[in-house]
Amino acid sequence: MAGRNGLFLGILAVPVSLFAATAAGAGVLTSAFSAGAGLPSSRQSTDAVVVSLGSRAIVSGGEADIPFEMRRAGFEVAVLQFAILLGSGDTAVYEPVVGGGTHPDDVQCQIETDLSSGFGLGGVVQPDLGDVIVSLIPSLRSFEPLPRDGVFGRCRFRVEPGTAVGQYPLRCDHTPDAASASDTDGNTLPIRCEDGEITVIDIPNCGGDCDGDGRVSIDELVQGVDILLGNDDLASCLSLDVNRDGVGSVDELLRAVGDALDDCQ
Ligand SMILES: [Ca+2]
Ligand SMILES: [Ca+2]
Repeated sequence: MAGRNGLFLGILAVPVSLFAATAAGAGVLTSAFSAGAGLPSSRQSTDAVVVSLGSRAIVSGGEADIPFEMRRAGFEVAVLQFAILLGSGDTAVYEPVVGGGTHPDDVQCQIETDLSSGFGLGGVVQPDLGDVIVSLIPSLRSFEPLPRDGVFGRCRFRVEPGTAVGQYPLRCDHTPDAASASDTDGNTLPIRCEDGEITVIDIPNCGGDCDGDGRVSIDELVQGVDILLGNDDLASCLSLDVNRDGVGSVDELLRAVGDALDDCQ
């Protein structure tokens, strides 16, 4: 997939070129993403690194961060790339939220806090391919393998306004070259990607119940505070806007606190 590799190199041109020159030689990225590179004998395994797209409930017209989880299966994962299919026409019920990056097609993605000193996570929209390419790469400060399994980062998605309530798959591209991973030596690792799911829900009656599960959690109250402070968008928790005037207010946050205390009764 020369196009994707080219894109990857384009997004990350500076760190990749510096890394290649200083840490492990110019061939690392090429070998990391070349199809068919064999595993060293010590790494031969029927297992694979598994990336799972997460599941979230989002109201129609709302948005949320979708977490990505990894199971390393004993491999030393240093570089990772996968593609999320967006669908088209009637199947396009969600889209990535772009902006805030250096390029207009950069998706709003973030690495988990405990990994941020060693890794970066980027996402970019590829309209011609109808997908989003997500890349996890080591920072220049360290070139170590990922230290743990579990959620490593998240990217933000928006559900199209008017989308019917229901469950919609968040699909990984399962074609052979769509996902790739390599270790610190640039050896290609086997990788498998698992789909996630977006559940489109009605705006709940419960103020501040961002995920529509019928209760207001502490995290959702913190999210409400962030919205009032301007650190997050109202679209991430439309149910906070009880009077539907397009703005989250202090009164509405206080109502959310009340709903948290009395379980939305
Ligand atoms: Ca909730
Ligand atoms: Ca309001």
